[in-house]
Amino acid sequence: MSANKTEQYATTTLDADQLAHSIKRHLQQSLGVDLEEAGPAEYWEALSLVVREQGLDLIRKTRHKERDEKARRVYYLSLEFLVGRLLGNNLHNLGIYHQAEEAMANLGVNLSDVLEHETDPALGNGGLGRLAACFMDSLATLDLPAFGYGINYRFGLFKQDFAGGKQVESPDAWREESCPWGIERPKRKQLIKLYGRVTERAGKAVWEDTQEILGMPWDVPVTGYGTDTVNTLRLWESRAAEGFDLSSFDEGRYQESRSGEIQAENVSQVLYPNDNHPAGKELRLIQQYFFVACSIADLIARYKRENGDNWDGFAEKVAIQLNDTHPAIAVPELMRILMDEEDIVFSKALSICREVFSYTNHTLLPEALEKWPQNLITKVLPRHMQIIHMINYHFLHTEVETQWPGDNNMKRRLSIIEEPERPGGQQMVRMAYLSVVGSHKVNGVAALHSGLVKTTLFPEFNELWPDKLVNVTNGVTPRRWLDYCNPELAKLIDDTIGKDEKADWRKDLSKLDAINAYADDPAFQKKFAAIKHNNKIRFAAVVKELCNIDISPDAIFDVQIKRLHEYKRQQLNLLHIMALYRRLLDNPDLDVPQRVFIFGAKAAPGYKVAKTIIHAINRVAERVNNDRRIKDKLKVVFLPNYRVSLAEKIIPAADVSEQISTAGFEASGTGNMKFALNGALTVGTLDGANVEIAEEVGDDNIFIYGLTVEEVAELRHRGYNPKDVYNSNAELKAVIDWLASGDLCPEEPDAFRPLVDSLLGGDYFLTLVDYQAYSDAHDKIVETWNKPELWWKMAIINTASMGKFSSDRSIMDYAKTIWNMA
Ligand code: CBF
Repeated sequence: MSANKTEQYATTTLDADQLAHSIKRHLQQSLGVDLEEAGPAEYWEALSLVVREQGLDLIRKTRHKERDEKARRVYYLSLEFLVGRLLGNNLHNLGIYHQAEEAMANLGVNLSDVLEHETDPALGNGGLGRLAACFMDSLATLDLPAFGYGINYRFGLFKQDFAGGKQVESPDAWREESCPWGIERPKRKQLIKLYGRVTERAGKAVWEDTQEILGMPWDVPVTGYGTDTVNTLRLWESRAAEGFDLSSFDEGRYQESRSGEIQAENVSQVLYPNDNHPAGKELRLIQQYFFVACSIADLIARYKRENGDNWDGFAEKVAIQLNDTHPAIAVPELMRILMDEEDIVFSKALSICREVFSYTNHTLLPEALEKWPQNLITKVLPRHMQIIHMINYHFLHTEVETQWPGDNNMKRRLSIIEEPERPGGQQMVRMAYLSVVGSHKVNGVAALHSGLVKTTLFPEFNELWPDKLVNVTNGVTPRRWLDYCNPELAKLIDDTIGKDEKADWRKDLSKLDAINAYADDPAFQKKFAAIKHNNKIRFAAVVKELCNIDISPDAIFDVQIKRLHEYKRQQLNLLHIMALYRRLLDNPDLDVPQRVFIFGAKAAPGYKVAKTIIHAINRVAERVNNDRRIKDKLKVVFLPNYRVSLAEKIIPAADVSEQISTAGFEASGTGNMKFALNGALTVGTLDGANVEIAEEVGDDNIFIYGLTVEEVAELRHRGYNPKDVYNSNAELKAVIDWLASGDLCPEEPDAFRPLVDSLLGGDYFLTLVDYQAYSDAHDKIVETWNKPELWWKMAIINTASMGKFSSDRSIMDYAKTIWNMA
């Protein structure tokens, strides 16, 4: 995408001729393809192999350097790494994008076409997984020794299509075509135990009669920008362990032993498609343990290779970040190894764990806080369940007892094991509590969220350990989310504030602040607006291709892209669009700017209301887009199969960024940061990182509306009947009635009932309460759009004020306050 010729501190020295030579070599010798036969897909693969060579060379050097320095490393354990396409990003980071463009041009190929051939590795659901990917980019860019550990899923997040407006899912075998990035490392494979039972021998616990799975690591090189550091993302693939019961062949039970194999392979087959909602399935627990156990064994082996067997130095060399509670089983796993294999006593093992582990909380949603039935853990991981009991006993009877002597109620409240709510119910293991008790720091992901973690989620823990709960506001990598996805804007910034190694905003995003001085400058505004317009033209072509809808680049592009969840309130956006449409029908000559409302969102396959919202938006879109009476003043686009590569095209083209969650529900958001960075104006609630974005850009440069966290709490306390709002707001009532009428879906008149019922029968996410304020905020947006100098001034200030939201800053915060690495 970028044609920036001034790569001043390229890490590789390959010029265009050398690159072209290597591309040809790989075409012929690695892929066995003649030059004449090669199309963009082959060129993509050949160029990826060239880049991989560079990455591998640097990864080796990085490892040697770290080994020689006996470096302290951070290990980022995450079930999801939503890395997005890698070729373009790696070319940029290695400083050879322009050379590759030239090399391809000399071969008669367009690099942009080639890049489109990469399948997105969809190894994550949404914000949490994408954050992990931004963090990996920043760790390398900041030269911090790090490993990411996760799962090499065969099927990533499902592909989404629409049939009659409804979401249809299909499997995403993302690496089936070809995936040159991962390199198999058989030398580092691990054997993992499951099931079995625990016996005691000579005073020691022995976990035996287990089943075993093999963990095969695949390493993906993670390049940093403007540095030689290349870190490793190590993704585990499950396989049947060698030497499975051979006697079964003799007995003619071949099928049985094969089925053992298939089960082992199942573990890394599928990414669970739930965002903010755990799937309480045995296979999911096994997935979690599988990748955690492989990773802990791997990092211990590395520690021993470099430092010998002395456990006293372990915590000095190892920091392990638990990305949400998904890897929380790492706490009893490390305890097990320390106690059962290394003969370290319980209290010392626990203090080692607490020194190395820290935990990031990403949500307050009660249903998203993982709990596992004790019986299930006992069945799958019997020794771990014993250890969890030991940790819990120690915690309750020493630490809680000292703080609240004799307070059994407090012990019940803080226990890692939750008592059943009903007689005969199950005891559940609270993974969040296990993570808090096993870590030295726990962080929320935005200031507001971290405050709520302290006051509403873990208030007692905060009282017990006042320094443990901290905040690290999320961030995004400016390399992918500005430099790569919006090259024209990147160039304008370079041309305006200069680009040299010391003042490169790509490495220090606070440098963007200098753009503030140009916010009122008509010439700069003109250039800024022209770039947005060009991005909109390009994006309009994408919409035409994917949805066959014509949209005008002169319209306001108003975008909501994120997972479909009621708390994110795509339904609020929908109700407002329906109202706008009715206003236009009432008065087709209404003097309003053209508007295009753009959505991208996947719903968890089992989440009924979310799927209903998708269906409803698509049906409204169909009606609106085909109604000539409104003279193209309103268009609605729902892009299928929203993913990282699509976001890269949408965000630079957006004028308005919809960040409209119910206050207190969105932990942070990171899309909000990407949009503002690319000059879109936010309409949003005071939720998550919106609060900090408003602080940075100033209240005049953002459209904040709606209930605050305190007002939400107060309203809930007072009690609220959505029917009161419905009956008192004629416009709102009309659109809900329309939704309920069956008019939008005559063949299935009750199709939208689940949504209508959720709105009128409780409205837990307070959509109706916030409706009028939201509609008023949109009126202000239109008013501002009609004053272009003001609009572009605000847009420029947004871009200029995003310095805080670089993932480099987030990572430095982690390094300083949590990992003790800076
Ligand atoms: O912290 C990263 C993101 O994580 C979530 O997506 C999550 O999965 N819990 C949150 O919902 C986001 O608010 C947050 O930005």
